[in-house]
Amino acid sequence: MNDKTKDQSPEPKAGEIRALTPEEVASLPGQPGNPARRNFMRTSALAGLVGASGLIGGLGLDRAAHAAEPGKMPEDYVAPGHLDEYYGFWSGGQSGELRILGLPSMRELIRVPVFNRSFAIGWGITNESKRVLGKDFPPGGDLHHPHMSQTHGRYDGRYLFANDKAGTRVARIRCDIMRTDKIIKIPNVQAIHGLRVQREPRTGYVFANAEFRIPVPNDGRDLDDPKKYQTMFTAIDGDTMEIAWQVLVDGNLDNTDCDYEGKYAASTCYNGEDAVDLAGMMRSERDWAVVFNIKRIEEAVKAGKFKTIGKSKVPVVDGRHGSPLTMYVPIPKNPHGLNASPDGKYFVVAGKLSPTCTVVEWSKADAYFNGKLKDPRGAVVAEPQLGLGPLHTAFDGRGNAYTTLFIDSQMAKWHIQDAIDDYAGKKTNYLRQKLDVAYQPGHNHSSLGETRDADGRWLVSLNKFSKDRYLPVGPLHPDSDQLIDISGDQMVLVADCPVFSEPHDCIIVPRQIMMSKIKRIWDRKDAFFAETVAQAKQHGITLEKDSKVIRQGKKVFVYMTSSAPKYGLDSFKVKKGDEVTVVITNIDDIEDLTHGFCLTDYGINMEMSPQETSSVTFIADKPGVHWYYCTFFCHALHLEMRGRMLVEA
Ligand code: K7E
Ligand code: CUA
Ligand code: CA
Repeated sequence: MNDKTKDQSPEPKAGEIRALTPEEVASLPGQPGNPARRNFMRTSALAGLVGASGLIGGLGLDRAAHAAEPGKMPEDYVAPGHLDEYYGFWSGGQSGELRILGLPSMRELIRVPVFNRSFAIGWGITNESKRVLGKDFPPGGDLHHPHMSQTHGRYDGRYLFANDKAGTRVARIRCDIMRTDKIIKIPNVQAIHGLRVQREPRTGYVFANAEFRIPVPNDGRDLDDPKKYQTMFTAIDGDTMEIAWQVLVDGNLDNTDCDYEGKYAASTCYNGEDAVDLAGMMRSERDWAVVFNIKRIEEAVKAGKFKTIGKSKVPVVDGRHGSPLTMYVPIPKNPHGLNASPDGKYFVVAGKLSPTCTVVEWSKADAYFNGKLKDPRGAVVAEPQLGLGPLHTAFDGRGNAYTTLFIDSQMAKWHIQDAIDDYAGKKTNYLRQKLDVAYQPGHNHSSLGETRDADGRWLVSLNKFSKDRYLPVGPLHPDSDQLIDISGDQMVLVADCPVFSEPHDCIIVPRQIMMSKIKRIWDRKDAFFAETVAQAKQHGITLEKDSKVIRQGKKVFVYMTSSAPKYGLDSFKVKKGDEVTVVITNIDDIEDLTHGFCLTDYGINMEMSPQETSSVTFIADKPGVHWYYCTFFCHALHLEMRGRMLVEA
């Protein structure tokens, strides 16, 4: 540690816990590895925590100690040929994709393109993917929050849903084929951030927060009149992917979650100030969490108490302060994560600029909405002090909560009931342990922790900085996801796992829920390529048998099969300027025998897994010989698996 690095933060009095000022935030020695980080931690928030709980800085480890004893296999070890116990569904952040990992090995298994383009799969290239992406799809997306559909508060293995903050979209991924099958643009709002699914009775609704306030309609009016900006909470029907309704709110919307009874959803707001600059967004000591009364909103929509905006037919109800549809619970300060506890009783809001988490009891919302509770702050049942920069909370199903502390680079384990008792005036040591993580954690997630089945086995800390933990690879560093064993009394750090930019969130699902549902070979009747099959039928083509060229004026349809190591056509001829549609059906039905179709110098590649049909449409604008070749190594004669497109000048 470098003693010369001075901590610039003001000295708080012993036992003092307070929110950070904007100036303090600006001068935070928050950079990982900066020795001042530890100094800051010691002199500020922890000064209070020591008094409150007698705990300091976890195990005091700067380096991960491996859980395994010498000579023993580490507990995250999965032997060659053995399968992981859990699936991890990982956000790909600004990569726009979803990633599937195995846990506890943390091995990446595959990537599912969602908002991004993928040349490997042909996502953004094939007609099938363009039907999902839409005609004018943007170059990528920013996927933060993947969540699986639930039935009665349990994962049901049907769908995954995810947000795109960059493009104001929500996507659905089919779990049986792990393909994105729907992407919708959310109207009237900008930047979908927090996203969660209805738990009871099932999903049901997908709840989506729009983070940024904008003029509505956003057509050039009220450009620099922030008072007229607004944002909305959106409920999407997960079965149809149509938007059910939107709720106009005060402030902005960040993260969201819902209860286990199907009555309420809740969202954090960090910009209750309605500011458009950093200092302004930190002006108030408290922002809030807004609770949405789902039944009342549905009734209002049914009764016609809504408006529509512009061309959108989506019913918009007014949920601003004073509305009977919402409850605004004041929360310190610029809160971020909002997580429902798996016992169904509470949601926990992370204070971000306040060293606290706020525990709100769902049932107090009943009291508020039926008039018995007047002050929404009365819904707060605990506000434990945890450390600097609380962002997200996970649960183990044994009454403990785990909160990431971004600024402290720690995971705080605390006991919910003890925190409630403490808030009620009984002094308790609710803080159980602090574990150093490396570095700057954002989300965390526990195995099954967002369901009734929270099993308290694994916790992942998704750290934004990796700094010195891995071999240097240039100025852009990998993120660092750390696996933590939470099965015992103490959290134990088990593994460091570098990841490409930038996972925000993940979920951890036991393999039992998934394995029987996942297809290993395509079903020829699959809806994903049904439109292509129907079109072929109109041309009199049976895709599994025929390899044939059909010309309709300037449109040319090239149908062929693929079977290792041969395409159904060795060549086909078109004229310059023709619109060519190549449709390929992989008639191999052996697991893992995938073919590709790459058209050289045409920027086209696509994948056909066993029994899959893929198609691509392009203009043959370059005359000459263009070889097409297989891009998945399928056979000893894979290199010979090729043919010619002859384009007449
Ligand atoms: Cu869920 Cu990163 Cu979008 Cu928190 S957000 S870290
Ligand atoms: Cu087919 Cu390689
Ligand atoms: Ca604020």
